[in-house]
Amino acid sequence: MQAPDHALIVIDVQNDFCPGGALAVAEGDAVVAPINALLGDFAVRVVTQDWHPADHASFADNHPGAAPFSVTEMPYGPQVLWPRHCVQGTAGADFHPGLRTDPADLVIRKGFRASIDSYSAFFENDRATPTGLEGYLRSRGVTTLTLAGLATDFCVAYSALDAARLGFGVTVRLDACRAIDLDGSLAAALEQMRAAGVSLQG
Ligand code: VGL
Ligand code: ZN
Repeated sequence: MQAPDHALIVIDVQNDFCPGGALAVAEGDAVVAPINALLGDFAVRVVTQDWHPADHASFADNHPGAAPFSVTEMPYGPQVLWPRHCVQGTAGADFHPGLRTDPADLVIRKGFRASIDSYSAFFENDRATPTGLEGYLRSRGVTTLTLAGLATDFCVAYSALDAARLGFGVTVRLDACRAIDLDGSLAAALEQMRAAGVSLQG
Protein backbone atom coordinates (compact mmCIF):
# COMPACT_ATOMS: atom_id res chain seq x y z
CA MET A 1 0.00 0.00 0.00
CA GLN A 2 1.25 3.47 -0.88
CA ALA A 3 1.50 6.24 1.72
CA PRO A 4 -1.68 8.20 2.53
CA ASP A 5 -0.30 11.31 0.79
CA HIS A 6 0.10 9.46 -2.53
CA ALA A 7 -2.80 9.54 -5.03
CA LEU A 8 -3.50 7.52 -8.18
CA ILE A 9 -4.91 9.66 -11.01
CA VAL A 10 -6.56 7.62 -13.79
CA ILE A 11 -6.87 9.67 -16.97
CA ASP A 12 -9.72 9.30 -19.50
CA VAL A 13 -10.18 5.50 -19.72
CA GLN A 14 -13.31 5.98 -21.82
CA ASN A 15 -14.90 4.05 -24.67
CA ASP A 16 -14.09 6.65 -27.34
CA PHE A 17 -10.36 6.25 -26.61
CA CYS A 18 -10.51 2.45 -26.82
CA PRO A 19 -10.61 0.23 -29.93
CA GLY A 20 -13.91 0.84 -31.78
CA GLY A 21 -14.25 4.34 -30.29
CA ALA A 22 -14.38 7.68 -32.09
CA LEU A 23 -10.79 8.63 -31.20
CA ALA A 24 -9.42 5.16 -30.64
CA VAL A 25 -5.94 4.85 -29.17
CA ALA A 26 -4.08 1.71 -30.31
CA GLU A 27 -4.43 -0.87 -27.51
CA GLY A 28 -6.24 1.70 -25.39
CA ASP A 29 -8.13 -1.05 -23.60
CA ALA A 30 -4.83 -2.66 -22.55
CA VAL A 31 -4.58 -0.13 -19.72
CA VAL A 32 -7.69 -1.45 -17.95
CA ALA A 33 -6.17 -4.52 -16.27
CA PRO A 34 -3.03 -2.79 -14.95
CA ILE A 35 -5.05 0.18 -13.69
CA ASN A 36 -7.54 -2.11 -11.94
CA ALA A 37 -4.59 -3.74 -10.21
CA LEU A 38 -3.09 -0.37 -9.21
CA LEU A 39 -6.36 0.92 -7.71
CA GLY A 40 -6.00 -1.36 -4.72
CA ASP A 41 -2.61 0.11 -3.83
CA PHE A 42 -3.63 3.75 -3.30
CA ALA A 43 -5.45 5.49 -0.45
CA VAL A 44 -6.56 8.37 -2.69
CA ARG A 45 -7.96 7.54 -6.13
CA VAL A 46 -9.22 9.96 -8.74
CA VAL A 47 -10.55 9.18 -12.21
CA THR A 48 -10.97 11.80 -14.94
CA GLN A 49 -13.49 11.94 -17.74
CA ASP A 50 -13.16 13.91 -20.98
CA TRP A 51 -16.64 15.50 -21.18
CA HIS A 52 -17.42 17.73 -24.15
CA PRO A 53 -20.61 19.54 -25.20
CA ALA A 54 -21.74 18.83 -28.80
CA ASP A 55 -20.58 22.28 -29.95
CA HIS A 56 -17.06 21.87 -28.55
CA ALA A 57 -14.38 23.88 -30.35
CA SER A 58 -11.94 20.94 -30.44
CA PHE A 59 -14.17 18.96 -32.83
CA ALA A 60 -13.07 19.20 -36.47
CA ASP A 61 -16.68 18.93 -37.65
CA ASN A 62 -17.50 22.18 -35.83
CA HIS A 63 -15.01 23.94 -38.17
CA PRO A 64 -16.34 23.79 -41.75
CA GLY A 65 -13.68 22.44 -44.11
CA ALA A 66 -11.23 21.44 -41.37
CA ALA A 67 -9.73 17.95 -41.48
CA PRO A 68 -9.57 15.80 -38.34
CA PHE A 69 -6.07 15.92 -36.80
CA SER A 70 -5.29 19.29 -38.41
CA VAL A 71 -4.12 22.11 -36.15
CA THR A 72 -5.87 25.45 -35.74
CA GLU A 73 -5.05 28.59 -33.80
CA MET A 74 -7.23 29.31 -30.76
CA PRO A 75 -6.98 32.43 -28.55
CA TYR A 76 -4.98 30.29 -26.10
CA GLY A 77 -2.61 28.81 -28.73
CA PRO A 78 -2.48 25.93 -31.23
CA GLN A 79 -5.22 23.31 -30.93
CA VAL A 80 -5.50 19.93 -32.67
CA LEU A 81 -8.95 19.46 -34.21
CA TRP A 82 -10.09 16.00 -33.17
CA PRO A 83 -12.79 13.69 -34.42
CA ARG A 84 -15.96 14.26 -32.36
CA HIS A 85 -15.44 12.28 -29.13
CA CYS A 86 -16.56 11.98 -25.50
CA VAL A 87 -19.76 13.95 -25.98
CA GLN A 88 -21.52 14.42 -22.64
CA GLY A 89 -23.99 11.63 -21.91
CA THR A 90 -23.04 9.40 -24.85
CA ALA A 91 -21.77 5.80 -24.66
CA GLY A 92 -18.43 7.01 -26.04
CA ALA A 93 -17.98 9.21 -22.98
CA ASP A 94 -18.66 6.35 -20.57
CA PHE A 95 -15.75 4.71 -18.81
CA HIS A 96 -14.52 1.45 -20.35
CA PRO A 97 -16.91 -1.15 -18.92
CA GLY A 98 -14.03 -3.15 -17.46
CA LEU A 99 -12.55 -0.25 -15.48
CA ARG A 100 -13.17 -0.49 -11.73
CA THR A 101 -14.59 2.96 -11.05
CA ASP A 102 -16.33 2.04 -7.78
CA PRO A 103 -13.12 2.53 -5.74
CA ALA A 104 -12.69 6.09 -7.07
CA ASP A 105 -13.04 8.85 -4.47
CA LEU A 106 -13.51 11.58 -7.07
CA VAL A 107 -14.57 11.73 -10.71
CA ILE A 108 -13.33 14.91 -12.31
CA ARG A 109 -14.80 16.01 -15.63
CA LYS A 110 -12.91 18.32 -17.99
CA GLY A 111 -13.37 19.92 -21.39
CA PHE A 112 -16.96 20.94 -20.62
CA ARG A 113 -16.58 24.54 -21.82
CA ALA A 114 -17.39 24.82 -25.53
CA SER A 115 -14.70 27.38 -26.34
CA ILE A 116 -11.66 25.75 -24.70
CA ASP A 117 -10.19 22.26 -24.63
CA SER A 118 -8.77 20.70 -21.50
CA TYR A 119 -6.16 17.97 -21.85
CA SER A 120 -4.80 18.32 -18.33
CA ALA A 121 -6.69 17.21 -15.25
CA PHE A 122 -5.46 20.41 -13.55
CA PHE A 123 -5.84 23.28 -16.05
CA GLU A 124 -7.66 23.88 -19.29
CA ASN A 125 -5.56 24.41 -22.42
CA ASP A 126 -4.96 28.09 -21.58
CA ARG A 127 -2.85 26.53 -18.75
CA ALA A 128 -4.56 28.96 -16.34
CA THR A 129 -8.25 28.00 -15.81
CA PRO A 130 -8.25 25.45 -12.97
CA THR A 131 -10.38 22.30 -12.89
CA GLY A 132 -10.32 22.25 -9.07
CA LEU A 133 -8.27 19.05 -8.82
CA GLU A 134 -5.29 20.80 -7.22
CA GLY A 135 -7.45 22.10 -4.37
CA TYR A 136 -9.03 18.69 -3.85
CA LEU A 137 -5.67 16.95 -3.63
CA ARG A 138 -4.07 19.56 -1.37
CA SER A 139 -7.02 19.58 1.01
CA ARG A 140 -6.63 15.81 1.32
CA GLY A 141 -2.93 16.23 2.11
CA VAL A 142 -1.71 14.68 -1.14
CA THR A 143 1.87 15.50 -2.19
CA THR A 144 2.72 12.70 -4.60
CA LEU A 145 0.91 11.40 -7.68
CA THR A 146 1.00 8.34 -9.88
CA LEU A 147 -0.68 8.80 -13.28
CA ALA A 148 -1.99 6.22 -15.73
CA GLY A 149 -4.49 6.11 -18.58
CA LEU A 150 -5.08 7.66 -22.01
CA ALA A 151 -3.48 9.13 -23.89
CA THR A 152 0.20 9.17 -22.84
CA ASP A 153 1.11 12.04 -25.16
CA PHE A 154 -1.93 14.28 -24.57
CA CYS A 155 -4.03 14.14 -21.42
CA VAL A 156 -1.56 12.08 -19.35
CA ALA A 157 1.44 14.21 -20.35
CA TYR A 158 -0.34 17.54 -19.88
CA SER A 159 -1.55 16.39 -16.46
CA ALA A 160 1.93 15.20 -15.45
CA LEU A 161 3.58 18.44 -16.58
CA ASP A 162 1.05 20.59 -14.73
CA ALA A 163 1.36 18.44 -11.61
CA ALA A 164 5.16 18.80 -11.66
CA ARG A 165 4.83 22.56 -12.16
CA LEU A 166 2.50 22.68 -9.13
CA GLY A 167 5.15 20.95 -7.02
CA PHE A 168 3.72 17.43 -6.75
CA GLY A 169 6.09 14.50 -7.04
CA VAL A 170 4.96 12.73 -10.22
CA THR A 171 5.33 9.22 -11.59
CA VAL A 172 3.78 8.10 -14.89
CA ARG A 173 3.22 4.35 -15.23
CA LEU A 174 3.90 3.86 -18.92
CA ASP A 175 2.82 0.22 -18.73
CA ALA A 176 -0.66 1.48 -17.80
CA CYS A 177 -0.79 4.16 -20.54
CA ARG A 178 -1.16 4.12 -24.33
CA ALA A 179 -0.41 6.92 -26.82
CA ILE A 180 -2.05 8.57 -29.83
CA ASP A 181 1.40 9.44 -31.32
CA LEU A 182 0.46 12.18 -33.77
CA ASP A 183 3.51 13.48 -35.71
CA GLY A 184 6.06 12.50 -33.07
CA SER A 185 3.93 13.64 -30.15
CA LEU A 186 4.85 10.63 -28.01
CA ALA A 187 8.62 11.19 -28.21
CA ALA A 188 8.12 14.92 -27.54
CA ALA A 189 5.87 14.26 -24.55
CA LEU A 190 8.29 11.73 -23.03
CA GLU A 191 11.16 14.21 -23.42
CA GLN A 192 9.16 17.06 -21.85
CA MET A 193 8.10 14.87 -18.93
CA ARG A 194 11.69 13.73 -18.30
CA ALA A 195 12.92 17.33 -18.46
CA ALA A 196 10.27 18.34 -15.90
CA GLY A 197 11.47 15.68 -13.46
CA VAL A 198 8.57 13.29 -13.97
CA SER A 199 9.54 9.69 -13.16
CA LEU A 200 8.64 7.40 -16.07
CA GLN A 201 8.12 3.82 -14.91
CA GLY A 202 7.05 0.51 -16.41
C1 VGL B 1 -7.51 13.38 -25.23
C2 VGL B 1 -7.43 14.29 -27.33
C3 VGL B 1 -8.63 14.93 -27.12
C4 VGL B 1 -6.85 12.51 -24.21
C5 VGL B 1 -8.71 14.03 -25.00
O1 VGL B 1 -7.55 12.01 -23.30
O2 VGL B 1 -5.62 12.31 -24.30
N1 VGL B 1 -6.87 13.54 -26.40
N2 VGL B 1 -9.26 14.79 -25.95
ZN1 ZN C 1 -11.23 15.61 -25.74
